[in-house]
Amino acid sequence: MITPIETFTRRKSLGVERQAAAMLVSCILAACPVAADAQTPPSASPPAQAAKAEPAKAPIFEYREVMIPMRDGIRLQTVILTPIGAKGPLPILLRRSPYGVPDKAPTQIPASLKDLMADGYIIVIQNLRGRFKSEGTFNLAYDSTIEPGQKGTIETRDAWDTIDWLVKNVPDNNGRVGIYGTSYDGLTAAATLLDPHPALKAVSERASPVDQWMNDDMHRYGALRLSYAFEYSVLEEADKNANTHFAFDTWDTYDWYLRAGPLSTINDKYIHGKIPFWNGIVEHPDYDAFWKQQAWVNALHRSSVPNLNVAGFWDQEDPWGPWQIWRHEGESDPNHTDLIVAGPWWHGGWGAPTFTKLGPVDLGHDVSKEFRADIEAPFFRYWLHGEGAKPDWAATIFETGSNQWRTYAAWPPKDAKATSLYLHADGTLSFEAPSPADRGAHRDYVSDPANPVPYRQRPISPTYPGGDWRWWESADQRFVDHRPDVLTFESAPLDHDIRVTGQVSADLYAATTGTDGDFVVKLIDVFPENAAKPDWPAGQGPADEGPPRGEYAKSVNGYELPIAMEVRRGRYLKSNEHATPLTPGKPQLWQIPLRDRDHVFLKGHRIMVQIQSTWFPVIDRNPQTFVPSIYAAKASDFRAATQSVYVAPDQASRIVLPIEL
Ligand code: PG9
Repeated sequence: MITPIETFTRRKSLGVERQAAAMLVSCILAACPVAADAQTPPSASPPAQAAKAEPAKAPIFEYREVMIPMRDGIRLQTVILTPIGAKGPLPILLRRSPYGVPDKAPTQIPASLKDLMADGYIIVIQNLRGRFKSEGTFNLAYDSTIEPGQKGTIETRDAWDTIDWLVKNVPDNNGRVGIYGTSYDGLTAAATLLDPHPALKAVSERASPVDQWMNDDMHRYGALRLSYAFEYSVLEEADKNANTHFAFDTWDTYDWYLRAGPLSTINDKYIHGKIPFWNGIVEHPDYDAFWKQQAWVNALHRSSVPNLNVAGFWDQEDPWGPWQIWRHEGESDPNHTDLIVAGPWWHGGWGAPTFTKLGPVDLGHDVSKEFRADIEAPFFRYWLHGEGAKPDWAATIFETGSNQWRTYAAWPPKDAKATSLYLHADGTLSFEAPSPADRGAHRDYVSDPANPVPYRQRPISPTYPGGDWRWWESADQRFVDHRPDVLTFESAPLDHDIRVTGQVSADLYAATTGTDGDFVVKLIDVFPENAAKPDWPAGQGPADEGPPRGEYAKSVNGYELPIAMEVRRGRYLKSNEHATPLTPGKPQLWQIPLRDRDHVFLKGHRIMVQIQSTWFPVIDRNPQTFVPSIYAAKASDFRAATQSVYVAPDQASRIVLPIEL
C-alpha cells in the first residue's frame, strides 16, 4: 500500500523557487524549520540564516486565486500575487508547478525573490493540470511528450493559454510576461520555447530535464536511477492532492532496495501497478518511441525568446538538461539571447538564501546571492521592464578551484585542448600513455550485485524529504576507498594548476566475465593533507588530541571531491534501441560522457579516478547476465562477475580533459 505522508514535508527537498511558493504560504518563512533546512546545506551556513527575513509590518501582496480556462475547457488553479503599493503597470512573472500553490498571501519576501521584487513583478503560480485543484489529468510521461502534429507538449499549450488569459485579465500588467522555475517548474518554463505566446518576453529555465531515458532524473544512458525514479513517481502520481512519500520500513533505504531484490517486486509487492510513470519505466526498458517522444528538446532548434538557462555542476537531479536546451537554441540565435549560467550548485541551490560552500570547500563568494543580484534580476529587468543593458555574454560560469565568476563569449573556450589523462597498471594517473611494457595490462575486481557499492555513505535516507540527498554529489569519496570492488587511480601532486573548461569524458577499455554490466567513472579532486587554512593550531592537529570529531570531519584535508561522475550500461553500448549482450572476456571501448565542467585542479592537489560497477540504489543493479529486460530479471539472474579495466598501450583507458594550455 502506498502511504501518503503529509504534503508539507515534500517542500523540504524541492527546488527553491518551489519552496518559495510553499513559503509564500502555509509555511511562513521565518518560522518554518522545514524551509530553513531545505535551503541551508549543513556545512554552508547555520539554519538560523535561512530564517533571518525581517518581519513584515503589513501585507505585501494582494492574493487572488482563479481558475484559468485552457483551450480544451480544463481549468487550472492559479494564484496571483500583486505587490501592494507598487507603481504599475508591472510585468508578470509566471511559475507553473506540479507541487502546489500558496494558499494565502506571504507576509515576507523569500530570499530567492528579494532582488527580483525590488524591481516589481506580479507573481503568478499555477498548478499543472491534474494537480491539486487544477482539473484534468497529470501524467509525468505525457507531460513531456510531443504528439505528432503538435508544436510542443501539453505544457507548451497550457502556458500559452495561461499567458493569453493573464495579459487580458490581470489588472495593471504591462503586457510582458516572464516564465521561470527550477526542475519540473523549469521543464514547464522551457516547454514554452517550442511555441511562445507573443507576450512572453523572457524565460529562465533552471535544471529542466529534456530526455528522461538519456540523462537527468530517471536514467543515465538507459541505466535506471532506481531510487529517484521510484520515489519520485510515487511522490507525484500516488495522489492528486498531495506530494506522497513512500513509507520505507527501514531507516537505511540501501537495505530496503537490496531486500526488494529484482525490480518486478516493486509492482508485485508495493505499488500494484498503480503508478503510471513507474509502469512506463518497466514496460519500456530500451530507448523506444515512448521515450523518444518525451525527448522534447529534439524539436527545439532556435532561440525564440530570451532564455537564461541555469545549471548546477553538482546538481543531483538535472545537471544535463539546461546544457542541451542551451545548445539546441544555439543552433539559431541571431540576436544572442540564448544564455547559460552554471555554478557549483546542488539542485536548486541558486535559490538558497546563501551558498558559500561546496561540501566543506569554501567558495569565497555567496554564489547564489551574486547570481540573483548580478545576473537574474538584471536579465528580467532588461526584458520585462526595459531597463539596463542586454547581457553581452553567452555563458557565465562560476569556476571552482580558482573560485571566480568568468564570462565567455563562446563555450567551450577555443583554447581548451582535449588532453588524455591515462590510467596505469600501477594505479597511477598521468599525461603519459602506457608504455610498451604494459602490453595487455589490466586491473581487475569482482563486482557482486549481492553487495553493491553504495552511492553515498550509509545509512541512505529516502530521497525526499530532506536527508543527505542534496549534497551527495560533493561528498568525500574516501568512504569507498577501502572497497575491493572500487579501483582507484591517482596522480602525483600537481606541479601547476590544471584548468578544465568544456566537455569531459572517459574512454575505458574494459571487459567483464558476464554478458551485461555497468561501469561507473568518477573524476575526483584530492585535496592535499595540509589543505586546511589556517593549519590546525599547535596542540590540536590530527596528530595531537585533535579538534572535536565533527570539526575534524569537516576539514578539507585529504578531501576527495567528485568533479564528475557517470555510469554506462553495457547492454546499450552498441544500440540504445536494441539491448545487446556483451561478449564475456572481450575488452571493448566504453565511452562515458562526463558533461561540461569548469574547474581548476590546483597545484599541490592530486587527480583521482575511481571505477566501480555498482552505484546503489541510485542506479539499479545490473544482473551482469544479459536478460531481455532487467525489469523482468529473476533473482537467479544476478551474478558476480570479474571486471577488467585495460591500461595497455593499444587499449589505453583515459579521461579526456579539455585543458587550457
Ligand atoms: N527533478 C524533479 C523532476 C523534474 C521533472 C520531471 C521529474 C522530476 C524536480 O525536482 O522537480
